[in-house]
Amino acid sequence: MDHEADAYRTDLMTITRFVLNEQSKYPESRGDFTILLSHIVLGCKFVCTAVNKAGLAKLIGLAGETNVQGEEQKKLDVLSNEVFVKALVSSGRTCILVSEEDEEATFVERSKRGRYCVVFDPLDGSSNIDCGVSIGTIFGIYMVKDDHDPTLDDVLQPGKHMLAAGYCMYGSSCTLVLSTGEGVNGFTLDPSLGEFILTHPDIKIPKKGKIYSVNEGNAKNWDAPTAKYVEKCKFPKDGSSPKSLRYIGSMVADVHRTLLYGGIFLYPADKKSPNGKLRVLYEVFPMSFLMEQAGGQAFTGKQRALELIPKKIHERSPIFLGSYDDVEEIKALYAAEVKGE
Ligand code: AFP
Repeated sequence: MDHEADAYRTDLMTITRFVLNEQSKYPESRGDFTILLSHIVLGCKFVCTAVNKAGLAKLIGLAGETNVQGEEQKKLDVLSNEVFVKALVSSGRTCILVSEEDEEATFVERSKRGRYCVVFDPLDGSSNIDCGVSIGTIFGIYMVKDDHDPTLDDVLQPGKHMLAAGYCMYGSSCTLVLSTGEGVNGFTLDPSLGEFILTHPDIKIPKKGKIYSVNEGNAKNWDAPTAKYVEKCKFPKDGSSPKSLRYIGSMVADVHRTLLYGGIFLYPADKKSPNGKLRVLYEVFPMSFLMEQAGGQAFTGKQRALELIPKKIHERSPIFLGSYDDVEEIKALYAAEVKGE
């Protein structure tokens, strides 16, 4: 390997080059999406830096606490939200923003308004920050119907209407996984260049996996199909090997592993939470969009996840997503339940 030549490589496929290439397939495109995406990427880089130095910079702590200079310290999730809202509004390409951190949707003022609606969780898995577990940002992008008259209905749309979705994982490396509706690609941040480089082109999830991922502590409250499915994972009756259990409790990390290695991630309904825990707009939809684009499936227990029509911006839904064959099995169990078998 010629390391010297490698050090001078400038022909790398950066995320900007990748999106510009995609854009060139649409001659009518005005470059708005590329600009929007570059602002999302900027937000991800900023949050990545903040997450990496969280321990050092004493960024961890309760929002409202003060540091030695008497300045108010922000919790990382509060900081990340501000970073993304500012980056998205300043792109001049957004119209409505829905963030996990904000109770109400933000309607961008007319002078800064564009055609895109962005739904996002700026720092998902934030309860894991203090122990250094991988966490991430999740986002989905819709197009507004009429940018002169944006309404909440522009974001209360089924996930299949998303134009793009992705996540950025802040882990041992910073990885951004993106789909613009034509497959899934993964980019890794090269900290020396400050650029995301295409490292995982055209990700395809294995058709069947060997891993299941669920918070089994909730098992006593599960419904019958979920309980049966997990039992099958552990005690298969068809002579196959039991699946391994992996659960981090940080959706981006659990879904990232599922996407690369195959298997199933589930956050089902239970007696205590009949709608599960995860939020439709900025957790369930973007991850389901990526799974389908990678050849997998996403199911709510009742229907294809991307066909759900949310009624509220912070609505929750049960979710089963991952390898095609694994999700088929859980679908069959729910179908049997409906038939009373
Ligand atoms: P936090 O952001 O509060 O850490 O929640 C993370 C999350 O929304 C998602 O990332 C995980 O998959 C899920 O919750 C874990 O939930 P349980 O702790 O109930 O298993």
